[in-house]
Amino acid sequence: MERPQGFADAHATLEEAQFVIVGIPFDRTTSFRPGARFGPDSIRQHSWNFESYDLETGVDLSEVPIHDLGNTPEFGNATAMADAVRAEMRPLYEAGKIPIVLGGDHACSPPCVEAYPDGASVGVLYIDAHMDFRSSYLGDTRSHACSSRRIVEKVGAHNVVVFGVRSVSREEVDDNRSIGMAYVTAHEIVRDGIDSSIQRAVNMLRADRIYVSLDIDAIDPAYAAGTGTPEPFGLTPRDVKVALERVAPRLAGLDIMEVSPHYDQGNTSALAARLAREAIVRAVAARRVR
Ligand SMILES: [Mn+2]
Repeated sequence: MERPQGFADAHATLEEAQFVIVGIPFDRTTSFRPGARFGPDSIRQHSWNFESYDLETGVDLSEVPIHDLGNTPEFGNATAMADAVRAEMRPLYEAGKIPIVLGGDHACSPPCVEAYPDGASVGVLYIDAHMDFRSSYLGDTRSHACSSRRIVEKVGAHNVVVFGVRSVSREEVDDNRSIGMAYVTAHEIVRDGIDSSIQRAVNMLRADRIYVSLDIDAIDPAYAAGTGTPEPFGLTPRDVKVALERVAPRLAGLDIMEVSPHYDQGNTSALAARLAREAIVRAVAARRVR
């Protein structure tokens, strides 16, 4: 039997869905190893590997209304991608749905946040090995090296925390002195522990709802080698699991970016798929107890 193409357990219609999967197979701003355009379908493929029942929460994903919108078309450049992604995402937020976006390089995240309805405030937990705070990179303000900067321009520096960072240029640090975007380094997370670190990060976000942008390279290359710019001294998969659990009651949306499946044997895609499912399960469980 042929394997289904969509994300596992995404059986609902768009109208009835609470969670909506969107793939953005775009990697034209990748600066080192390309291939994140293959991320969405690889993550979908690996999503079928897991049981629908969640041991910890008792949530069964086969009973959760999830819809998979499929992939966006190809785009010539990041500006065209951003325009189309904003147009695709806005109605999802307006209908009260929680998008789960599979990338694609990290340039795909700012339009997902920019699509959030004007006037509704949202905080962004930006989980990444890199600061991504350049105003422009290689002549492109929409490069994946500029994504946290573009997000700050939408939601304000007080509404963004970069979590797990361990790679930054002097220029980015200098720029941020006047802008004041908060960050928690990977080294601080090891020193203080994940529980207090994520609590500190979440407390800094004043908006009720939180959008999580997860660059898979936040996780150590020992666990997530299938990515474009691997960076040592990273988070563990369990750190990110705990982070998603803490944010779940306030989850506005999630993206998982920079999975580049040809650089490993499928581990990174499996991890990304499992984390997407974890976020959904935890968001459902958080609503049940409220
Ligand atoms: Mn990164």
